Amino acid sequence: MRWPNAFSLAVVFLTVFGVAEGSRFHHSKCTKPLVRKEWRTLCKEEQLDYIRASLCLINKPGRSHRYFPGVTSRHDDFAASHINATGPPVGSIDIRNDLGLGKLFPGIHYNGVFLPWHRWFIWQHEQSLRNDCGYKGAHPYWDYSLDVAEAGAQLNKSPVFDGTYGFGGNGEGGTVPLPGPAQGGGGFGPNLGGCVVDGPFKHMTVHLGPDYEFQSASRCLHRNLQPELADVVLAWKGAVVPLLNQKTYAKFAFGVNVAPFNNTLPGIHVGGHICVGGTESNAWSSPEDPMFFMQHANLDRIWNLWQLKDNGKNLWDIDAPIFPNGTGVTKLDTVMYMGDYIAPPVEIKTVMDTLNRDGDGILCYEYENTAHEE
Ligand SMILES: *[C@@H]1O[C@H](CO)[C@@H](O)[C@H](O)[C@H]1NC(C)=O
Ligand SMILES: *[C@@H]1O[C@H](CO)[C@@H](O)[C@H](O)[C@H]1NC(C)=O
Ligand SMILES: *[C@@H]1O[C@H](CO)[C@@H](O)[C@H](O)[C@H]1NC(C)=O
Ligand SMILES: [Cu+2]
Repeated sequence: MRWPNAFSLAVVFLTVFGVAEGSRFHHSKCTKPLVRKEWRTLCKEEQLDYIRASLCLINKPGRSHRYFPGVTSRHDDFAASHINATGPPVGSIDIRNDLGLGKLFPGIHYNGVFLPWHRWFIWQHEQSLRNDCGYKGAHPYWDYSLDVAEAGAQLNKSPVFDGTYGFGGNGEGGTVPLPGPAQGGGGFGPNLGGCVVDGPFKHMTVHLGPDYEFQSASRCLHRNLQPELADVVLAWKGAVVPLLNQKTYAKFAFGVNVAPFNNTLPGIHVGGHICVGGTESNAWSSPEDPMFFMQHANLDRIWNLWQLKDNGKNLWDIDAPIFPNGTGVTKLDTVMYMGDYIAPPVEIKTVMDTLNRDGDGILCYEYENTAHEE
């Protein structure tokens, strides 16, 4: 397993952005936040415990079979919830033409609800790992910008793809070239690539999807790593910093899907899906790859970094379209749904502050951030 040098991974806490002020809100019910860390800063025992708990969710019976016939496991419950909340497709998706806010599909993507819904989703996954499978830690995240050329690294050599202390590697046959740099296809990208043949998930059966599909279509876990695209769309200075510089939530939420520096390229969210590829490249059923939760935790961290900028001035900013066609307004009291087999509905305002400093929220975690030069 490869370790980054101390320089690239000197760890800084969110306190530099003013999070420690939480103590002045006496309503706070979040006294011991879970501290989410980058995968390679976990010790081996912690990595193995996360993998054990992920496999436990894959082997544990699901609770939503009565709604979705293809569901067999607790892991599938999450994929089913994501597929259902994404909703049926409306027209075709090609981010080069639609710029992420066109005639895509309703629900939880390409709109203002996207970031809070996925934050809540990762939180519920963290709760499930802990409560259903005895996981002791906080949800880890994958800072993919540590694994690109700008950081002197290469995507396929990332420790997250390690066969023992990671999620296994590329699909069999290696990287299959994409038709274009930002090709949409049916979802985040074409479902190319082969079966994952090493690591803890090599024997995993994917049941749900592809697309808006709830019957069981048993198949292997696919990946199709795209290191060259990752060098451009997942780099810190190249891609994340321009995103963090967006002035409004609407621009930030748009920029996670369409690169703020080049509107023919995917932003870090779509880019993260395409660069792992295979199962991950399907906009509906991507949570079937356990890597989904690692990269969405990182996206959540980057949203949180943006929220906490300049003494937290963006913390409550949610003003963005509610429909993917650019109409409607996402509000703090917009209600989000996940399905009763995961969690009861909540208003967006309950997930805006990961530290629940006004006492009306449901979350209690923070990120230990990887350090990058700006
Ligand atoms: C944007 O990205 C495309 C695809 O990689 C590239 O051909 C084009 O030159 C880029 N445009 C700019 C302005 O960098
Ligand atoms: C946008 O989408 C919403 C929800 O599907 C729909 O009600 C509305 O009519 C659409 N507006 C336009 C201008 O397409
Ligand atoms: C699936 O999504 C629809 C539309 O949001 C919702 O009405 C329905 O309750 C969801 N089904 C389940 C089982 O969660
Ligand atoms: Cu999603």
